[in-house]
Amino acid sequence: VVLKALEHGVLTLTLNRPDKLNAANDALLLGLTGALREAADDSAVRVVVITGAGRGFCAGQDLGEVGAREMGFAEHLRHTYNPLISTMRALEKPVITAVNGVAAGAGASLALAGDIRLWSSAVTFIEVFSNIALVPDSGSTWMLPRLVGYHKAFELMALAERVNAEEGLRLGLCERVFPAETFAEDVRAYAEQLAARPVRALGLTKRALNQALSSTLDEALENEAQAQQRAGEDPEHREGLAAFKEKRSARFKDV
Ligand code: LHQ
Repeated sequence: VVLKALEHGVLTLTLNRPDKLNAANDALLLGLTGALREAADDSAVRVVVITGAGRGFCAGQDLGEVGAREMGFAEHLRHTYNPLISTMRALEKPVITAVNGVAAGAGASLALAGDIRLWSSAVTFIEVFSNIALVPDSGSTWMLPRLVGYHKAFELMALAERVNAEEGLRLGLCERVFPAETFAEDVRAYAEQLAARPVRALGLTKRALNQALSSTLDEALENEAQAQQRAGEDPEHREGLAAFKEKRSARFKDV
């Protein structure tokens, strides 16, 4: 249910239940989390892209499978969605969510959890949970107010209104919108451009930014000092400096 392809340093993980708009079941969630954990230890993986097969990105929890389980919802979340979102946020590599179509419920949370969110012009984003009288989960209550403020977040959650790509870009739910017709190629080009950047420095940057979201200024300054020490000892930095002095572009992929 999760397809994996590694090309030019870009690991693409494709949610593959297109008949159900890639609604998530346990196999999909655990498969995605497992693939991200493997990516952490694989130096060939420089950037991860999460996308969906067919016309949807992810329609959230597979509602056909919720009633059948013995676990309560809390235990289900602790076992599946929560480790997925934590693993994405903790991975010290850039994660792109390439949102190719509808993103609803936990699928909307997943779309937001990328470091860089690329949307197709065909995206519909819905904090759909209140339609079935549930609470936004998988990090939506943490991420959305940081993006749009408390009040807009509450309104999006309360009304489950459909957000299109233009509005998503205006609200800051994504960084770029690409035309639906060329989305896959545009994502590939973007991801390959990112994979040519100094990805270990970007991993440290990601960690420092995430720490800073819940730290004081003084803690952030100290975290930056520690991260800078590690970055400064990395061959990436030597390559960046050498390229600057030799007036050429840096070849980070070679170090
Ligand atoms: C689906 C689904 C779906 C199964 C479309 N499941 N089949 C965590 C833990 C514990 C408990 C519960 O929840 C959670 C987190 C959550 O994510 S809760 C939120 C769950 N998701 C939803 O409530 C979304 C339900 N789906 C929709 O509202 C619509 O399908 C959207 C707005 C996503 C798309 O609408 P359309 O573009 O009009 O497509 P469609 O409705 O025709 O769907 C296409 C097919 O996909 C259809 O099957 P069919 O056999 O009729 O072609 C749907 O039944 C199926 N599908 N979402 N979540």
